[in-house]
Amino acid sequence: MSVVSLVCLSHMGRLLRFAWGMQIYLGMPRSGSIKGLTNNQLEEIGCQIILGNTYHLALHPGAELIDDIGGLHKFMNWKRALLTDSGGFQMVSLLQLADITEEGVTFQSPADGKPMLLTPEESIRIQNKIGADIIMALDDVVKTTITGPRIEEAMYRTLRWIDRCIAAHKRPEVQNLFGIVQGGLDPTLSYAIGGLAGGEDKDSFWRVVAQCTAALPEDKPRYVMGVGYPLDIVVCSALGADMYDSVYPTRTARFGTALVPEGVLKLTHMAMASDVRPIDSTCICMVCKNYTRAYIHCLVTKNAMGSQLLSYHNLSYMMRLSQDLHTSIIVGRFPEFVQGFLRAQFPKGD
Ligand code: PRF
Ligand code: ZN
Repeated sequence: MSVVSLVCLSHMGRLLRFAWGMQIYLGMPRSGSIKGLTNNQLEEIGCQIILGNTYHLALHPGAELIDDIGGLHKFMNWKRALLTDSGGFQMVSLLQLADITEEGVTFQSPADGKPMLLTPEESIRIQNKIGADIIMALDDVVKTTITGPRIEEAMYRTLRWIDRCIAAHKRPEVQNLFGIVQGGLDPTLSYAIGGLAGGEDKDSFWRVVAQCTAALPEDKPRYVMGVGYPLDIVVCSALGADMYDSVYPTRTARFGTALVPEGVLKLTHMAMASDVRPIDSTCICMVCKNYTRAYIHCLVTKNAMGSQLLSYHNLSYMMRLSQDLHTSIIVGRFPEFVQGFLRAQFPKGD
């Protein structure tokens, strides 16, 4: 099982409600590192918060060890904010063998195949030991594309589990616990900000985000989990969401794709072999300042440095997108920002 490198960004959505600024955060699920970037590089591109997974960190290096060393910030020497996801989603999405009951999520240990149970209480106990600034409630995750009573069950169970998480939380003064909304795409059931981005069509996805943001409190951050295409982030922000996470920028970098204002640039194409321009002439990142498309084409998919350079650029792109989005809200020019973004991505208006 490979490390899931999550790239996440968060910014303030429609209102200037929080003291936190625009942020990007990335995952270091297994061992405490982001694929391809050092902590210094993350700081350099303006990253303010990174995301880790309870499930991966509990398996390796283990919550007890992290706790003994003084918590994840100290362990990985990351001075800015951290968020941990609760673990259920990773088990359901990565392991076919996860089985969900009222007690919790049962899964086979990848180490020895023995059955293990992650309850809401255990997820919070582990997250309290890891010590991230934001921790997530354990949710009952179902695929958005399924229909029927299982979705209703997941929605009610997630609500019952949130109560168990709140009761188990030992460090509420230093760790913020986020509840997760499940409920699939059924508008009569709930608001599925947690359960989206699982292969549903864009119309359904955006409709449910709009429905959730209309119902969720104005003065709390609204986090659309697992969402990270630039277009989705801009649209969801217009619909009132504030935070996102996604593997997309680093995963797509490993396949040789760069994020640019016009959409994507495939560095693997033969046309790049002799192109001496930077990836994006409007980008001020270290990679665009120092390297040509031709050089990255030569490295990409063959050499780790190619993926690292592309990951650096893609994360810088996401940071700049969120910063520009954030600034446009502050100065009251968000509609112009959205228009400019869409015009660059869809020049023919289609
Ligand atoms: N629940 C949790 N983490 C998640 C998701 C979820 O539904 C998703 C789905 N969009 C991504 N990450 N706990
Ligand atoms: Zn760049």
